[in-house]
Amino acid sequence: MQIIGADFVVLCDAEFRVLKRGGVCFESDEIIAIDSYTSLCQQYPDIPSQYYESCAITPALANLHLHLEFSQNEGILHFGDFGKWLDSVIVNRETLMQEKLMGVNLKTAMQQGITECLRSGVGFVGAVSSYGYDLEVLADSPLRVLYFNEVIGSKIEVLDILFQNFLARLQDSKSVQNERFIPAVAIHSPYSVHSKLLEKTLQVAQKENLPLSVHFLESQAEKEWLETSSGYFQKFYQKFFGSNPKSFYDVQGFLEFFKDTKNIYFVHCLEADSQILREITTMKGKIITCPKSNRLLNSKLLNLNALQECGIPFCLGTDGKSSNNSLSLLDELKIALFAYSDMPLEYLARELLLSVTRNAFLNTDWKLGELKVGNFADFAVFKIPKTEEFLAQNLILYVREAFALYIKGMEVLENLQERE
Ligand code: MCF
Ligand code: FE
Repeated sequence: MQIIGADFVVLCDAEFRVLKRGGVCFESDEIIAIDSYTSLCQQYPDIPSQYYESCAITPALANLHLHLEFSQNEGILHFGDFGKWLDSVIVNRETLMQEKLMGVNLKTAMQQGITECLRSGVGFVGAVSSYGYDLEVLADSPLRVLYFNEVIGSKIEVLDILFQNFLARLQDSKSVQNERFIPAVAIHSPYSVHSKLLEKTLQVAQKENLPLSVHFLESQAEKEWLETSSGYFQKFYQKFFGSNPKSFYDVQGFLEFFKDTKNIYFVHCLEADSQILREITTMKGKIITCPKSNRLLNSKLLNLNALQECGIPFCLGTDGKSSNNSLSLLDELKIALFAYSDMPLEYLARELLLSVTRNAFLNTDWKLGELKVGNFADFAVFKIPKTEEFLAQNLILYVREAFALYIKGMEVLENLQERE
């Protein structure tokens, strides 16, 4: 059992309550009590305690969407236009997945990506895996991982091979499954996954109750393709596959497939109108936004006011280095705070903090995202300025990295420094 305390304990509950000079008492991996630091120390006088001066304790942060395997990209992929970016992924994919690129090892680049996550106070990641190359580094890391095995493919002749390959990767990820590592499924997107492949994959996901993630309505090109089977994707299919298919789905038809899926994450949704947003909420789906990625590929931000009007909470992710220059969730929060310039500052800062804590675990069985008795002992500690009035914005504006990070009751940043 131990107690940690700080000037501010940010519960990340629905009311965004903050305890001044608060403390959290935990036993192995579970929170036992939350109170003022002094009362906890009086109540449990014989257990180790640590007070973090000029700090805030929050739940460990959650980065719900990244692609670790793309960690070697620096200046190789084309930013500024979604179509040109996707073309550049197809052309450079193999180069980026080389074991060694310009003297750097893929494994090392992925480990650095994990370190960036941890240093930014992240204890939980939703990692989309296209090849399984990231399985070992993620399983060996201190992170909690929701490991999304990606399914992608539109060519009918190879669907079976692709499906078998997915099943094999899923099996590999199950072999390292434990309380911290959860196998899951990613459907790449409606423009890249054949309906037959989708059907077969969903059968597996639903039977085994696996969480699902899908890139959805990210670009205008995707919307145009789903609505009219024309535009960029028509040329894309001609250029790369020598084929002339129609879209496998319209927007509604695609959503229909997910009606019975319990735990689903829709990533991007830049082109979703309020009707679609509402349907996603009815399905208890989550919407993940990646503002830096969206700036780089689509020059657009998710309309948070539209989400708010529909009463939809949002989650935040970094996406991969494939469409970002960093995997630091603190960087992402900062950019978002500046980018949504029409929202009141402290209000936005609180919403953003909730997007990487509480919102990430709403309607799930994972006892994470909020500091409360019975939840996991996963905390991030940040050194922050003393003024309480602007706590949320100060945390986002001035913090470059976490001061400490606890996952399952263990401090992991100290160990990280020892390992380096
Ligand atoms: O989220 C971004 C942009 N949208 C779609 N895909 C990806 C993103 N970052 C990486 N990707 C991957 C995706 O998982 O790029 C490939 C897929 O493997 C694109 S399709 C050849
Ligand atoms: Fe992505």
